Amino acid sequence: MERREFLAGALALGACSPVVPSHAQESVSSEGLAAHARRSGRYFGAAIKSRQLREDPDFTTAVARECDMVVQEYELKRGTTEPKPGKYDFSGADQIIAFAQDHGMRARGHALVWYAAQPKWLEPALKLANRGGREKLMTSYIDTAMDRYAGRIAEWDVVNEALEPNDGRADGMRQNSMWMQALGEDYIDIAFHRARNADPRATLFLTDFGLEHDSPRCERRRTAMLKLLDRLKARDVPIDAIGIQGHLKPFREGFNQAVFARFLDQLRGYGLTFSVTEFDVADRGGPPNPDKRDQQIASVAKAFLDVALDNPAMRSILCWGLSDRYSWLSNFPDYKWPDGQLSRGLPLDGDMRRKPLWDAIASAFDAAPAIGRRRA
Ligand code: 9MR
Repeated sequence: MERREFLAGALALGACSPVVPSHAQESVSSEGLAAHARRSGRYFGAAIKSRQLREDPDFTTAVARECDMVVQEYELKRGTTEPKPGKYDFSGADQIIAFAQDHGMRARGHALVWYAAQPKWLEPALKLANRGGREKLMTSYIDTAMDRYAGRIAEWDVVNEALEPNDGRADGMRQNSMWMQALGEDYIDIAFHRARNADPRATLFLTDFGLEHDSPRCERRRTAMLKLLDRLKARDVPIDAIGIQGHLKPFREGFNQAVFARFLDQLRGYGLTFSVTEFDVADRGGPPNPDKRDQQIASVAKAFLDVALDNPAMRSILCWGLSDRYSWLSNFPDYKWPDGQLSRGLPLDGDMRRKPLWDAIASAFDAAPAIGRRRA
């Protein structure tokens, strides 16, 4: 299909077709992105923090208007929820889940088994334990978190970021992970079986980054993902879905619709559905003029989302944040602007105004073929 021929490299971005300006959209409709998503049977959501809900009414109103799904930016990570072994603090996640319920939104859970954001006590405990003890140190969190939110969190990132070809293994698996070191690749099997058992109704995700661009880095990561899925499927590991994080960096790596479309078709071939779970666009290195930069961000986003949403197995798009007022990109050393300006990688600017990126997301949803009835 024609649109798959789109090729956006860092230098080709200026040639992309502009999206409808945000002020024009706003004047005709105050519908949020969730309404655009719903037309084709999809969801739109964002990562949020409970503090934003407590302290920022403008942001909270924007989330309620734009989203029908939310995910915790950090408040279900174990480093936050289990500061001491077996002593849990789910207060932040509870507030987010209550907000979702009050607003009729679906919720994701992020993330049960990850190499990062773990409590300090965990790695030493793993080193002291025998094999059974090491498994329990992982599964206890799956059981506790999934039991607590059964029926309220519809889908979980069960294993996050299992791949890292740069760690030097031939199979591309992340070696520098406490779980890989404690249990070998079997940790993935154990985690998914346990999660299926803990809440049989939940959709179980294997989630990773660096699957999007047309670059040697992403090509290695896509290959590692497909090979991992070959092994997991051969072992009947109960994975339902793939989370494609979608942290785009168009001013560093190119994007090719055909390459990404082929990868999604390959994933679908495993009988999996997928979501873009952490979408945003790193803008460092883009044009200094913010309007120009916004147009280029919107163009590459549209190219990416058109392909993503053309695939019937794509169920939802979530941004990693909603407004530039709060974006990890503005703080992360690799992506933040040296002069302290906000990153412009999210659909609303720092004043909660819709940007061309908002229009790109809305129009990609509007163009998406319907996928039939939404899942409960
Ligand atoms: O945006 C998140 C940041 O606020 C946290 O400090 C950090 C560690 O918990 O995690 C960030 O979110 C990451 C996500 O959990 C996994 N994919 C990459 C995200 C950005 O670093």
